[in-house]
Parts: sequence; structure tokens; C-alpha cells
Amino acid sequence: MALDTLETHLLDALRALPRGSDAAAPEAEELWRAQVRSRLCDFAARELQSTGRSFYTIASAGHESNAAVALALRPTDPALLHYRSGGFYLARAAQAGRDGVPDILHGVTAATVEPIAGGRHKVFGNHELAVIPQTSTIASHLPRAVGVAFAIERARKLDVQSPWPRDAVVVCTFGDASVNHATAQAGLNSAAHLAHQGLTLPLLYVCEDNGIGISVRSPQGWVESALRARPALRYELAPGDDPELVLEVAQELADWTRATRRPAVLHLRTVRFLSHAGADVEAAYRAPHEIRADWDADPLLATGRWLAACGRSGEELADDYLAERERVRATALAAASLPQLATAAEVVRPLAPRTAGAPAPPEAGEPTTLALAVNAALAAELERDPRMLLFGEDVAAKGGVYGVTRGLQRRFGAGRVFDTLLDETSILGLALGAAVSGFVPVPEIQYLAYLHNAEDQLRGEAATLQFFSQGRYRNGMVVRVAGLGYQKGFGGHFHNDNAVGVLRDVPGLVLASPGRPDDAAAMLRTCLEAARVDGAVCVYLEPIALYHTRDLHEEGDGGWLAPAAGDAPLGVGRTYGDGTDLTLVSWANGLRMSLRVARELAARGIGARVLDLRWLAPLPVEDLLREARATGRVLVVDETRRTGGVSEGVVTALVDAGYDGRIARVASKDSFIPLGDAASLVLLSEEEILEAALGLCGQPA
Ligand SMILES: Cc1ncc(C[n+]2csc(CCOP(=O)(O)OP(=O)(O)O)c2C)c(N)n1
Ligand SMILES: [Mg+2]
Repeated sequence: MALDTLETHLLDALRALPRGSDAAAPEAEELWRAQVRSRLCDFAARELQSTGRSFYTIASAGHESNAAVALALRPTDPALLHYRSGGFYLARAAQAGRDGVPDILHGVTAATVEPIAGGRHKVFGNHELAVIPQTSTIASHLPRAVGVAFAIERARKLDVQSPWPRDAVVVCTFGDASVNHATAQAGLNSAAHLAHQGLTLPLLYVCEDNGIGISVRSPQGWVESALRARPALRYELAPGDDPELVLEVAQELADWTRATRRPAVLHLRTVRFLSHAGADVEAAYRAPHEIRADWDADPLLATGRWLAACGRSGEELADDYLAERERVRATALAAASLPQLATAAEVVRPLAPRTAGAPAPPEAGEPTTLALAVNAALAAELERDPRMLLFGEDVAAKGGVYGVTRGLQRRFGAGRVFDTLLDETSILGLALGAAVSGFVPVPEIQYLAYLHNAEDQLRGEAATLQFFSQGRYRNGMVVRVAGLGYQKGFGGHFHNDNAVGVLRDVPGLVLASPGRPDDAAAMLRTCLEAARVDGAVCVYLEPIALYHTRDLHEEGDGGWLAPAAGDAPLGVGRTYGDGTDLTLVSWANGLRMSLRVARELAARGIGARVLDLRWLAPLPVEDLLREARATGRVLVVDETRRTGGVSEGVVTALVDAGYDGRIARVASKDSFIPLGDAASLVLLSEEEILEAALGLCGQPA
């Protein structure tokens, strides 16, 4: 493969370097090795891509000064890396005695032997190097980085075993355009917010500023202003073409962060070579002279200059580059013929292991409400598992908007039960970080409507981690979310959100939604066990309207109270009654309405049974089929919206499984939920259920 013009420029410049007589600098040698190899991986990926043998060409070229950041840290410090942090990765690998070149090349060729994603994505990640793989969603890893740093400190305080050394520093790299992303702002803000309160947070953010995001330039001075202005976040700037200075500044910041346990941000100026990615034609938006001008700021040339000053000849450095080039190319060619994932089963294997059983039920106590059942189950689990943390908006002193977490902070202390800042992205980021750091986090999202602005932390981060790391990193958690409709006291859309479609299509995600107090406790325990044993990411959706409900049919009948008893295995429903005329399939508020309608039907001589799905993902398909076939008539009672709601999945599951009886569904309207009595106009009602049930059974309403 012919040399690229960037390479010829570098080689010519290296050969022309004057030889000095400074003392040998071993760090310069280490830096050079990592930087050269990173650059050559970029060229090798492009060469392979031109013949269809590589699938990823976002280069680290021009950013290789980030290798100095690795050298300033320890290979046991958790790292969350930008897609241009190849120099960092190789420097860290070398620190640990590993050649990281094959890792990178196996990544770009999607080879199954790649050490972290195993052919599922090109990421920088390695469990042995404490590099937690990141997705390509800009800035999505910044909140998790805060969580990891927080968890290092909290583990020490609570004496919880952590995978990270007690004096570890978290490093998190990202691009300049990424700084503007809401998720980056969440990370930067929550880091500063914690530090401002005097909480320790050993976190080193590194902004790799090449001045551009794909084709859009960052405004002159903006990144510096935006980062420098952060309260409680120490800021330092370093030019990427001065390796001695980068090392010095990075070392100073890393040591300071390690010693003071305070967060800092290193603003690392870089250049971007080889365009944004392989398919990007840079000439369309950058003038040729501009592109060439950056060549003089080549971090490889800068390190070469340092080495030459220490007595290496430029000729020797150029030859070294060419020798490395052959070696990396040979590794690349070998990587291109390695097997890729061959079956869908192989692809999904790490997605969602399901080995955890349902934990043993506690001794039955007094019948309680759903809110009290959740409260008691949380208390019992906090008691049993010192790794469990509970946090969110207003969960501590107030005990939650509905009192569900009342008394838990008093009982278990502010170290384990605490209020967070008002930002759902940061709350989930804290959980993401704590979960990879030895904790079992139980974050609360105050209302379902407010999960949506932070959803990527669940979808893009939490749910993908096992997939992209073959289970080597896991972030088991149980996200408690208060939601669904029918809430009368404090109504309106934002307190009555029934949009769950967005959770049901996240691969591997568990979506639990209890209706009754006994199930609530049992399902919570099952979720926690799945989080602990299988690293499951669980959303536990609590129906607000049922929190304090006591009765089922008549006032004072206490039919909705139940003691904590029994178990609730993952993906298993619960059947009420044994009627043979009709099966009502529902959950949560719909369960209660269905049970009431079933009684009304019984009075009219129709025998109905009611299946409580309990789990909206994975759906209890076996139970569904059994109960459907038992009557041959299914009415799906769906309190979520008609479009994108749960009943679409239920009906499809029945059809897919070959159920050939009758099916009908009733659901809420495709509308947001209005305030006051008007809410009942769009929410599914018992009258509609009854009417549909009678219709299905051929009886007049
Ligand atoms: C949330 C999100 N939006 C858009 C993109 C598409 N995208 C990929 S890279 C990129 C530019 C990032 O620029 P910067 O943060 O400066 O990093 P650089 O590539 O320059 O290193 C964009 C917009 C993305 N990956 N994620
Ligand atoms: Mg950039």
C-alpha cells in the first residue's frame, strides 16, 4: 500500500530533525510507540475498508497525544474512552504488558476474537485494562463516569467491595462538539454539583478538542469558555503537539485528582487527520491549505522531535515508523480473515442471561397497600444486601412524592438512601456507574413522563453494556418508575403517563409492572435478584393510582390489600379465576378493572378468568397461550395507548404462537392525558371493557 501524503510529510519531517543530546526520556519512547501504532491502525483500517474487509474507519489520527493521558494514569484506573482515544488505549495496553494493536484491528474487522465486544462493535474496551466500552452515541458516557467516581468513594465509605482500587481515578474522554450535548452537560454539571457540596469525586474528564464535529467548527474559544467556567471543576489546557507539556499537565491533574479526590477537566488541543471517518469527504468543507496546516501539529512529529532532542536520529525514527507499518499491516491482513459472528444466536448470547431464580418469599405479614408493600420490600432488601443503594429526586427526607420510600434514609443512612439533583440523565448515570462498581443501584424516576428525556441512559448505555462487552461488564439495576394513568389527586399528562412502548423494544430490558401488593414485593425481589445474578437492567413500573388503593369491589372490602407472600418468577403471569367463557389479559390498573368486570360478567352468567401479565418484557407468553386456549376468547385490557401500547405485543404473541381463537382488545386513546375529569375520556374504562367482553361472548351490552 502506497504511503499516504500525511505519512510522507511525517517521514520527511522526521528525517530532517536535528539530533540533540538531552538525557534519554523513557516516557517519550513509550509515547512514540503507542502513537505510531495507533496511527498505523488507522491506515490499516482504511486499507482493509477499501476492499470491504474492515467496517469502521473513524480514526484517532491527530489525537494521539491522548496516549500521554494514559501514561499519567494507572492501568487500573477505570477509563471510558472517546472513539479517537486509540493512542490512550495502546499506551495503557503497553503499561499492562499487552500489545493492543490486534485488539483494535480485530475491532475494525468485527472479528469474534476481539477482547471486549467479540465482533459486535468497534469499541475501545478491555476488562483487564479497566477500559469500559462505550457506544458511539456522543457524550452518553459522561454521566456514567460520574457514577463510577462516586461509587469508588461510596464503596470506601460503606466498605463495599469494588472492582476498582480505593485510590483509583476515573478518566473519561470526549470530543469538543460533544461538550454541547445535553448528556455531556448533565455529566459536567452533576460532577460539579457533587464537588460543590464537598463530596469527593476522583474524576478526570478529558476533552479532545480538534476544533470540529464532523463538518461543523466549534466556535473559536467556546470549548475553553464552556469548560473553564464550571464551578468546582479544575480546568487545565494542554497543546497536543507538545508531548512534554501534555504529560506534565496530565500528570499534574491526575495526581491532584488522585490526592484530593476532586474532579478536573483536561482540555487537550488536538488536530483531526483523515477526515471525520472513511466516508467523509473533508475537502467539501475544509480548504486544502487548512488541512495541510494541521500536519505541522502532528503529535507524532512532536514526539519525534522530543526523541530527536534526546539523541535519536530522525532517519532512525522514520525507519522505525516504516518497520511498524509493515508489522501493523500484517496484523491487519491476518485480522481480516478471522471469523465474524455467524449466527443470530451468537450475536444475542450476551444480551440478557436469565439464570437467576425467584428468591424465597419472606414470612407473610399483615395485609398492606402496594405503596407499603414496596416500602417494606425495599427495606428488607436494603437490610439484606449492603450493596444496594436507593436514590432519586425527593426519595430521602420526604420519602418520595407518594411516601413509598418513607423512613428508609433514617433507617439505612444517607450513604445508601439519598436525594439526587433534579436530572434524570444524571440519576441514571449514577446508577450506571455504581452498577459497574460493585453496587446494586435502585434509582427512582419520579414520574414515567420524566424518564423519556433520559431514556438513552437506559437504552443506549445500560442495556447495551453486556452486549458490547460479552458480559464482562454488567450494570444490573432496578429502576423504579412511578407511572401509568388513573391518578386523580394530582392529574394531567405529566403525572399520568402511560407510554411504555419505548421500553418494550429495548433488547434484554426487563419491564415489571405489579398491580397487587403481594406481587409488588415478590416482583421487586425477583428484579433485584436478576440484577445481582445476571446483571439484568430492570424497570419496575409502579402504578401510582394503586399505591394506596385498599378495596376491590366495594368500599371497605379490603380486596386490594395483601400480605407480602409468594414469589413472582421473571416472565410468569398470574391467573385469577377459572372461567371457561373468556380470558381477560391485563396488568396493573387494568388488572383491577378486569377483576371488577369479571364479577359483573359472572353476574350475567359469563365465566371469565383474568391473567395478570405482571411482566411486560419479557411477556409471559406460555401463560398467555395456556389461558387463551382455555377459553378460546381473549380480551386484552390495555391501559396504555392503542398505538404502540402493550396489547399490540400481546395480540402478536398470540398470533405468532398459532392461537386460533377469538381476540379483541380495548386500550386507552392515542392521546395525552388531560387534566381533571376529562382524563376519563381518553383512559380505558370499565364500561368499555364490559362492553367488549359481552360483545366477544355474543351477548348484548
Ligand atoms: C447523540 C449523537 N448525535 C449525533 C451523532 C453523530 N456524530 C458522530 S461523531 C459526531 C461529531 C462529534 O464531534 P466531536 O465531539 O468534536 O468529536 P470528534 O469526532 O471531532 O472527535 C456526530 C455529530 C452521534 N454519534 N451521537
Ligand atoms: Mg471534534
